[in-house]
Amino acid sequence: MYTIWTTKQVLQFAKPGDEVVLRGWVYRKREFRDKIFVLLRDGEGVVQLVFAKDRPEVYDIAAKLNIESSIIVKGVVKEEQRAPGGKEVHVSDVIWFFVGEPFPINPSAAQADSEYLLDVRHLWIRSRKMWAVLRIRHTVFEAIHEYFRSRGFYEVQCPIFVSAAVEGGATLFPVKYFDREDVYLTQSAQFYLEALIYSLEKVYTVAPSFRAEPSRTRRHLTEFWHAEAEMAWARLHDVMNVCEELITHVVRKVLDERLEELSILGRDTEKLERVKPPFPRVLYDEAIEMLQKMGFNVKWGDDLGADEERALMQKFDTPIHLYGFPEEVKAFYHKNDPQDPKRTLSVDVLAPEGYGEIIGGGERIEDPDELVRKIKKFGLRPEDYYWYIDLRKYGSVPHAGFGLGVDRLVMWICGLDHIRDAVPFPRDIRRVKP
Ligand code: NSS
Repeated sequence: MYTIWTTKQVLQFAKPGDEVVLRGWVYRKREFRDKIFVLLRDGEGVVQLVFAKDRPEVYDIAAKLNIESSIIVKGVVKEEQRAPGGKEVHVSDVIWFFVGEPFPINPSAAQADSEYLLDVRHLWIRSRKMWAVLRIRHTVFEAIHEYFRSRGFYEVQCPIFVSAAVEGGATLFPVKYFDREDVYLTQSAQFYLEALIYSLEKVYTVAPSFRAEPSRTRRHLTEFWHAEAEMAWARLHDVMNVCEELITHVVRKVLDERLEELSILGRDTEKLERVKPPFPRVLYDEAIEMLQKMGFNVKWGDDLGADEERALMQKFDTPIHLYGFPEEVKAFYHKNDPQDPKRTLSVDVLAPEGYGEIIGGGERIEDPDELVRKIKKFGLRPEDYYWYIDLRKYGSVPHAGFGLGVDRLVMWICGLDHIRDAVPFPRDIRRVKP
């Protein structure tokens, strides 16, 4: 038997002369004079292997290896300044190998056709870029759970099959559910979280949400990961405080633990270092004014699209809270501001560097009559929301919450051009495989 070393352990702990056993996949291979150099990739990183011609039993195997062939080798560690990490392993023994077929992705042409890379996504996730993104994504999810749990939120699980819209009927996905025609995939766990605060007060969930987004954009998926929280007794400013603490915690943890991955992605970490509370709080009216000055044809009452958000967020180098949206651009459940009833007590958090909206949230309606009035005003049927209205009949309290698009957060933290690259197997209007 032998102990397996990871590439990371070899680079960190192995001394010249140590004999090590490593396993992984061929990331790069090149021949030079009487040697074959293989960059061996495992889950943790890469290490250079050297196969010398004067050991034909290992050299002849190395000659057969393709990119992504798998292999277990034994060898001796040497210092080599030209190798990544300053060390290489001179192979004495090949314990196991699998050559397989030539890998269909050519590393030098990798970026050429993004549709092709999406077709072979099951293989492309082995690339350094996806490796780095997936590791950052892992840390982002960990940080989200860490934040909520350390602040007294209870984690809950909500249904995926639902029978009414939260965010408007246009993006509902119908599901064939036996012989019924009123079943859909959830757009948001919000209404269930609102029910759960009456049991647990502060709750959160991290789960997929689904939206039938009819167009392909840089920031929309049809299936995305949603981190949502709801708090009894909370107001708009509480939501803003939790959102900025949460985002700061996530960004801080990624900076502390994922610098190598950020550097593989070419991310400017200075920009992430600026993420600290409090985030600027910008009233919707101010944003409209700023946009008008930039030449946008927008007026009070308009929703802001991706272009407007991008322009606005070139002006800020940290995330902002954009709050106080007009009633007509926000879903029916948003509470109107008693001081100024044409606007809602709502907030979006927008990410800097042009990324735009990553969070939507605000105060909810606690009065049953007001809720029914708004449901009707939005052309919806109160009977579809009977249990949601019921929550306002028994010990109703002011409450507020929000939903964070985790894939959008990863996209911004990683500095990616497209949300698809923040996800291992993205779903959009045209793509449901691999
Ligand atoms: O529609 S949201 O703005 N708000 C809600 O769903 C609330 N019901 C959440 C709540 O208060 N519990 O969506 C929230 C966030 C939004 O800011 C985006 O970051 C993300 O969810 N989101 C998406 N990400 C990727 N793709 C799509 N299609 C998408 N839609 C929303």
